[in-house]
Amino acid sequence: MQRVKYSNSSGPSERERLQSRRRFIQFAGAGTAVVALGGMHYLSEDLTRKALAETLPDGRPRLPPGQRVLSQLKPMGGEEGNPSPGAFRLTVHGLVEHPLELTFADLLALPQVTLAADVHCVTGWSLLGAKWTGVPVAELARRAGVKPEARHVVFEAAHGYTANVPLRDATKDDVLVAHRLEGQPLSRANGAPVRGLVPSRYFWKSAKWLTGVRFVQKDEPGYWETRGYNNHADPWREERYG
Ligand SMILES: Nc1nc2c(c(=O)[nH]1)N[C@H]1C(S)=C(S)[C@@H](COP(=O)(O)O)O[C@H]1N2
Ligand SMILES: [Mo]
Repeated sequence: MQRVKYSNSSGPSERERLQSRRRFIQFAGAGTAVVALGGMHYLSEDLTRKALAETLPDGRPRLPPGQRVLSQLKPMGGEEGNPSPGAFRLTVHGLVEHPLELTFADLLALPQVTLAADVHCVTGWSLLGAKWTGVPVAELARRAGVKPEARHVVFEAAHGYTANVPLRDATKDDVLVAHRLEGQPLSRANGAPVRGLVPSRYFWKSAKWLTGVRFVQKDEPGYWETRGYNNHADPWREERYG
C-alpha cells in the first residue's frame, strides 16, 4: 500500500503540507483527472458511479461536486498525538457552566451513538457510509451547560491543530467525538484514540487526536482555515478555498 510521501517519518513539515496542497489546487484548477492526486489508490469507479445516481433525503446529490469515492479511509497525515487511551483527556471548556475533563473511560461511560456517515476530503475523495461510534458533541454541550452567548465550537487537537464549526452545526445529531470506525478502535493514523467527526463539512474539520471541545462567542478560524481554506467548508457548495 502506498502512503503519502513525506520527507521524514514523523510527518510533513508545514511547508511541505502547504506545497502539497498547492499542487492539488493547481491540478484541480487545470481540470486534471483526480487520479493524478496523491493518495487516490483506494479510488473506486464502481462506488463513484453508484453514488452519483443517489440523492440525499433533502434532494442534494449524495456525492458533492468534484468528489470521487474511496473504498476505505485513507490516512492523510498530520502531527500525531498520543494514541494511548490511558493518557487521553478531553477538556470541554470555554463558554460553559461546568467545564469537563474526561478520561477515555469517562467518555465511554457517556451515551454512545453509532451512525453511518459520509465524509468528504477537500483533495477530492469521499468515504461513504462508514460506521462511526462516539459521543455526540450535543451531549457534551448539554452536560457542560453551554452558555447562551456561545456561537462557535473550536475542536482542539494535539500540537495546536484546531477546526472551527458554528455551534448550530456542531451540535447536530451526526457530529461526534468519535473513537471507533467500523466497530474498531481508531487507528493511530486516523486519530487514535479520539477524533472529531463533522460529516457536513470537508473532512479537515474532523480533528484527529482530539484534546478539547471549546465553546466560544467569536469565531476562531482554525489550522487550515487560516491557511487558505474556506471557513465554512460546505462540500455541496464546493467551499474549498478561502
Ligand atoms: N489533528 C489533526 N486533525 C486532522 C488533520 C491534521 O492534520 N491534524 N487533517 C485533517 C484533514 S485535512 C483530513 S482530510 C482528515 C483526514 O483524516 P484521515 O487521516 O483519518 O483520513 O483529518 C483532518 N484532521
Ligand atoms: Mo483533507
